[in-house]
Amino acid sequence: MRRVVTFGTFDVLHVGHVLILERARALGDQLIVGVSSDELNFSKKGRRPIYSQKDRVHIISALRCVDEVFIEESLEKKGDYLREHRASLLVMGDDWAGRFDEFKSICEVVYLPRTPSISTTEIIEVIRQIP
Ligand code: C2G
Repeated sequence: MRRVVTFGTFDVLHVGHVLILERARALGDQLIVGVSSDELNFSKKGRRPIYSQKDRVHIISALRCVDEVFIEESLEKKGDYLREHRASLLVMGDDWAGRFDEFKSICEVVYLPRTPSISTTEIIEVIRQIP
């Protein structure tokens, strides 16, 4: 049983998020997703997500390609999360390329290309500009 783990905020869910989750799931038998907590997001990006942690977990859990969801409370706990969830493989978008290589002692680490031309930040900007 190959267990694939990935992490993300998944705020204002868009097709780039769904595509990376589907591609991650296709690399194994089960997909486990660590969704960043509201606190973690605030410390990382300096703003609270548009969708609450509860709603982001609800949305990600509802996707067909996702088997399990947990809350990522701290960036420093990645190794613990990978061990706890018995990860065979860690998948991240290539905006994180090289940043998680230290976990190669725990599981395989793969960076997948991001979907071009779409991001939560851009969606927020577009909505802001609507008169
Ligand atoms: N993503 C993608 N294509 C996009 C946008 C995002 O493939 N156009 C991927 C990112 O590379 C990431 C995942 O979707 O792997 C989730 O993206 P974010 O919600 O932006 O995640 P982030 O805030 O980078 O959180 O500890 C790591 C963090 O929790 C990752």
